[in-house]
Amino acid sequence: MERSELFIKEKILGVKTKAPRSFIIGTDWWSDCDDVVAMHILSWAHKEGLINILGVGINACMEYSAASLCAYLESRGLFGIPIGIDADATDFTGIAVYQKRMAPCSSGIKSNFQAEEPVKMYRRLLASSKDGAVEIIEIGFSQVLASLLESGADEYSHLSGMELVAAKVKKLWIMAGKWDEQGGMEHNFNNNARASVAAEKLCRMFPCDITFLGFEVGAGVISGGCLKDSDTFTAKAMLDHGSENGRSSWDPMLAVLALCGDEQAAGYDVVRGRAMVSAKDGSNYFNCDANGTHLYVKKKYDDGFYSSVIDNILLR
Ligand SMILES: [Ca+2]
Repeated sequence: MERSELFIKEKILGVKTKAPRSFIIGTDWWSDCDDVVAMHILSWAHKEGLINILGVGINACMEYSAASLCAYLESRGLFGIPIGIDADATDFTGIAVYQKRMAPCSSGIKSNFQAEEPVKMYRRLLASSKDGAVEIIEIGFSQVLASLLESGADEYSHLSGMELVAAKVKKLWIMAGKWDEQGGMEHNFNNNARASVAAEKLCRMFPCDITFLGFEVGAGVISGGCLKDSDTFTAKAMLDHGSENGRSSWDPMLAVLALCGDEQAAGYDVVRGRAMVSAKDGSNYFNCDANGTHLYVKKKYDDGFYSSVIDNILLR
């Protein structure tokens, strides 16, 4: 059996629990198509019964954001998944190119105005979940999660955002940072002041374990070209981005890592300690500490292994 096939059988499908693990996903769903590849993988896992996607929060906003995400999820067979959007987040740099083609196909959400306010959505979904049962995936900017931590009691819970996250969340899996140097700079932390200020808060305040997958991990792992010319929104998004032959795999690698639920089993060494981000410029720093609650991952294998796992899932 091919190595990636065996990996998926043993490390992803093989650890299937009785009840699917619960996830809330944050995505910028913005200029880069790797979010779409990640959502392809996560929607596959949802359909396989490995995970239950409780909701998706979009943290960068353009005209077609919520409708295009709704259309995408529907194209993958997922209907009625709650979608939130930060409607103020129109100031990130970059041009969103793939959303306009998808948006008209949505049978649910037709415009951003029909999506939920994202902090309310996270609070609503967390409040109705069992203690310690929710895992959060973030493949975009940090301001919604930072605002969640700073939120107060509301109609969904008497707990503060910090208390609610501490009670309900097991772990945050996040694609962000550049960890092979002190002072590393990466898009999700340093796109603009909104991103940097939020990233500093998230790293300082988040009350649960965090695993980071950094820029240096995904840049050289090229995936998604296997879908070229297929009649899928994933392939069309990659084409619109100019990456029909494949794209760096930051977000899909984070998705596969989260699905495995175990860094070592997913093919990574880990460095444990405490991550910090400068609110001024989004540069990131790491203090190693055996008792730290933050991890960043380093690849154990060649790039081809990770790309073949992603492509293998995309072709299922
Ligand atoms: Ca992203």
